[in-house]
Amino acid sequence: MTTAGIRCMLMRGGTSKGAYFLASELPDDPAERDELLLRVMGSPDVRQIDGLGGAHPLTSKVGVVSPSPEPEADVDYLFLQVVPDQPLVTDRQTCGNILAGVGPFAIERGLVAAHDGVTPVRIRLLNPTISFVTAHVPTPGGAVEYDGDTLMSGVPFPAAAIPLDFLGDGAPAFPTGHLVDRLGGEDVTCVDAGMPVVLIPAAALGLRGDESPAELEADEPLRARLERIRLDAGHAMGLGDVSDTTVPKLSIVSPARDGGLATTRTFIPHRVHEAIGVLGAVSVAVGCLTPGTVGSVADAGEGPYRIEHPTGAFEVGLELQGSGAATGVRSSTLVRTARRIMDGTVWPRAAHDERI
Ligand code: NQM
Repeated sequence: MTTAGIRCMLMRGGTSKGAYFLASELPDDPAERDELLLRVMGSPDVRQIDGLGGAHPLTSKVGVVSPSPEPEADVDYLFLQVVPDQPLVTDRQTCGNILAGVGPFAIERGLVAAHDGVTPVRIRLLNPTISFVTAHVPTPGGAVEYDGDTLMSGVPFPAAAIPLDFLGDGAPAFPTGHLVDRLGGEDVTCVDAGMPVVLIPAAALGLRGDESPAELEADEPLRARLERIRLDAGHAMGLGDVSDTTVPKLSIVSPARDGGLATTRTFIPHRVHEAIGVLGAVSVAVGCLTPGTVGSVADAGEGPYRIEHPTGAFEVGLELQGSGAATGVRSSTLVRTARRIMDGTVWPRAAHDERI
């Protein structure tokens, strides 16, 4: 018997691509939901040939949206990473790129009424910890406008800008309580301003810091060394055993080449990002702006700050509070674009485990 179809919108959110669902149209039970999403995306399979997934972590993502019971938010957003080649769906991280599509999706599905002009959509991020963001969605004439002239590095085509304002809680962004930790035999900085990231100086790894993602992914001894650091960092950051999850990320940092705060190459955590994640970039920026870390930048100026990456730079406005390891984020602002690619019914493969 054919498995029932599910209403789904495929969107590019920032530099990622994912399937967006209303929570009410997915199973309530998380285990049942995740098993269904594996079948929707075509996992586990390195090519995801039998589903919507694009055979890379950045194109194997899911956004689940629902009306928010919280008076300070219009909608709730749960992010799920569907691992392409493993039978694994994880809610241990959020995704600021898929977040860029949440406002448009909420309006398209009638969860938020659009104004003529720009519609603010107040979003509560559910994972890994609760936080709030307002997305300013262009809605001329009361309908979402996707087309525009904003170019984002990592996306070759322009689209309409969606400014995102994050409300920080000011909580300390250095979860080990130190600005530098010796982990996996290296001096690193563990920072979490919405995405847990370990900053590792390129020079300590014998790298320049501007190697291509393909070059870095092909370097097996480097990957083994990084995984040792990551597993140690998981414990040091209070994340426990991270061998089967997607956090923390690892950002190899070196001096900026083009006037930014730093050059980055980011393992997410096994593939190398062609750019950098949104909250990943915010975390790196906090690490660079705090004196005493392995990535500290003297005289960074007022911002917005640019985090350089393989396909350009990510610009982030940031207000910090506190000092030393107690430094936290008061607010951050950035601009993304998003685009509806397809809206319709997805048909998951049948629920049995037979694989050839
Ligand atoms: O850090 C990739 C992405 C991300 C996450 C990853 C992200 C973020 O580029 O907020 O956006 O690090 O897994 O979509």
